[in-house]
Amino acid sequence: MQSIKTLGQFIIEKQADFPYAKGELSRLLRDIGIASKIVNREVNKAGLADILGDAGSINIQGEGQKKLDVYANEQFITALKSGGECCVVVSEENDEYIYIDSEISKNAKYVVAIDPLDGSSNIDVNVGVGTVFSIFRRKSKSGAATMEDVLQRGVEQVAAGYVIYGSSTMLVYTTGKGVNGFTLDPSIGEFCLSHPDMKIPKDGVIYSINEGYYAHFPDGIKKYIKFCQVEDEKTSRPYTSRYTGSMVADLHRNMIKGGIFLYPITAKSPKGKLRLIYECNPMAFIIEQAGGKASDGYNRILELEVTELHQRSAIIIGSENMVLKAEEMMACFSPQVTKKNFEGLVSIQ
Ligand code: AHM
Ligand code: MG
Repeated sequence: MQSIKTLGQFIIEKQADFPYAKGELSRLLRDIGIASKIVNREVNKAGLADILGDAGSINIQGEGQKKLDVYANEQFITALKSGGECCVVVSEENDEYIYIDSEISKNAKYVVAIDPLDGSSNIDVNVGVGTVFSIFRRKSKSGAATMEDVLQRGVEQVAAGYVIYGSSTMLVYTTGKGVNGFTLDPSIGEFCLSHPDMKIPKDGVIYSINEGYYAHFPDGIKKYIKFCQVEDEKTSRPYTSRYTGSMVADLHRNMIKGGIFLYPITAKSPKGKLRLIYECNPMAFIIEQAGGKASDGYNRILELEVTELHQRSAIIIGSENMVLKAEEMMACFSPQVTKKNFEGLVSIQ
């Protein structure tokens, strides 16, 4: 009989990598795993129950919330509150951070940032969606958590992961010692280790970007797209274009097959669309741990200063050599763009 290793077993085994740890991080990861199984159950039967469609509310970013966005948010926050290992949650769906003021949590060590259901506009049409999470140690020692606990740079993450609710459901995470992927076996209700020590190929042939915004991209991005499309046998170009509109699905595919995902600044989103704390940073941590690279076009994502809860960033992420090439194009054709004058560069041609 083939032996299986569940997420729970794996987390306990890996605790030995952190000799001074008392098991809080392991319990936190386990809680996130349990909440994601509950969300998976609802996502799977979304067409049957009355949970498709809009919730009728709008989040801080002016985006309409889906019923499942709201449901997933509640599930993760409830799990984190009752687990007692996390004192603050930052969520895409909540304007302010949520300080967990209970006896068991108020002095807890960890901060969690989460996008409970990323790509949720895809739910109604049965395309894969995801959850993205990031874990930090709090800076303050005890009592009510502060903004300083929440606004930490990506390099300070102690763990990050994503769950992809796709043709099968997978949880992929890192604690800074490589990346491991677990597939949910619905017959036993457990995530089982299926992709140990995941590595992203250094080169790839897939590029993922919303080309509908082409006219609104910086010149460096336009040149990179053209580079991807030009015939060149030696480098297997033209590359293949794949973009689902769910970052988790697009990045997961590119991590396994090799590829690049780009969401640059555009005229509509002059600072980029994706959020730094709970989308870009966790994905950057995972991809770097798998041997890839993540940049805003000029700077390493993980080193960007974080000044706002729902701060946005441009992102170019994936196979190392592909990201290096895109950065080269940005340096060459959009050199004038710095973080300060991002908004000045968008030229429509
Ligand atoms: P969301 O958090 O509101 O779901 O938005 C994030 C999603 C990403 O998953 C995806 O890559 C991107 O938005 C798609 O945006 P666009 O439709 O502009 O290409
Ligand atoms: Mg999102």
